[in-house]
Amino acid sequence: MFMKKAIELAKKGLYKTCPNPAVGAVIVKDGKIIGKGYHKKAGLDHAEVVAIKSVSDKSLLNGATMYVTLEPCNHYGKTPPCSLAILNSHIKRVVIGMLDVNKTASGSVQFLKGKGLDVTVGCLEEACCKLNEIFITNITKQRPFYAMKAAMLLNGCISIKGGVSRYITSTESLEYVHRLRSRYNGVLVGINTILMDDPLLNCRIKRCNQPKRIVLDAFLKIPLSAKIFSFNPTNIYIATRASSDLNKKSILQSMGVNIIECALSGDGIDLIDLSKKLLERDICSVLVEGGSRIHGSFLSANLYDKAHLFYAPKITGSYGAFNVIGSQAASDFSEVKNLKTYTCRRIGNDIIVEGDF
Ligand code: AOF
Ligand code: ZN
Repeated sequence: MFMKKAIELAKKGLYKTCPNPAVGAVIVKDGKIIGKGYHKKAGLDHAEVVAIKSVSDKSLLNGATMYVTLEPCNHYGKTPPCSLAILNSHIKRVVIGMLDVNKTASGSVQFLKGKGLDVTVGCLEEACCKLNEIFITNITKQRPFYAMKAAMLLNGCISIKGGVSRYITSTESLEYVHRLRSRYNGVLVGINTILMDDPLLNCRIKRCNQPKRIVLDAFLKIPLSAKIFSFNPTNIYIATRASSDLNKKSILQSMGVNIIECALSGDGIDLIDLSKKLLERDICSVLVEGGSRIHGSFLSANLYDKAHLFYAPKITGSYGAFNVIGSQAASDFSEVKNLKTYTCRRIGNDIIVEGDF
């Protein structure tokens, strides 16, 4: 019950703490919650410290229990170690949801046990891990968390003849896409989507975090008249090869656009090199919106962690249209990618399947 409360608190920081995890903590004395806190933003106090500070009568902390969704940090990072703050507060028992996968910060279980505190690990562990799927992917795979987003007909077509792809799903789905965009640090498309659809790629709902807008454009074909440049060029990141048109690069840079020079793999951007460079820029989660070729390369490189798939209840022949995944079909069923868990629901007139790879 107390860990559930800590998870609820952590959720208030969800999607806002990158590159840090979302963490919640409650302090309990004699069966009553006397303090609570959550991590709001990287660089600010950690959940444990917020919770300790929230208790005005510090003598109450003597012998209290802290429930915290993530193992307290044990290092000097942007802030001092929470393990010390807990020790100095005279809290006697710590119940932890999940161990920290970040080896530079972990170690407080042994530290606190060594100081005589009673420490338990693994309370509602699955829910605590789910909370930090982005953080866990960043640390363990050293790359951003990638989600595939696609709107298609029932048979997987994302366009009609010649690539025309507008108006597939309903306005309710579109609204949901904007909510999704505000949950990710970045929204990514390939140059063909820019050339064919000329999207803005921003989030158009109230009170949203604007995602960084990322375009993979190996040969710098993007026209300076593209709509994406019509506002806030400083949140645009164009990944291109080092040898792309220098003059065009410097025009874009003088507009404020960020150029990420990347290695090539075949005739496209090398996704491993790109991943490293995005993470260096604190872009921890990316909603990949296509098109067909981009989904093909991310899926073949095994980079998708999650999928948000929108199906309109419509169907047409597929010759001459684009399929949602523009890459070779698997030659064996063992190579077909599988959603381990998923949900399926109706949204407006569409069906949405969301799941984890
Ligand atoms: C957080 N919030 O509530 C907890 C964290 O650079 P720092 O000092 O902010 O440390 C970041 C690391 O601390 C983070 O990667 C994670 O391993 C650990 N715990 N971090 O941002 C919190 N408890
Ligand atoms: Zn900490």
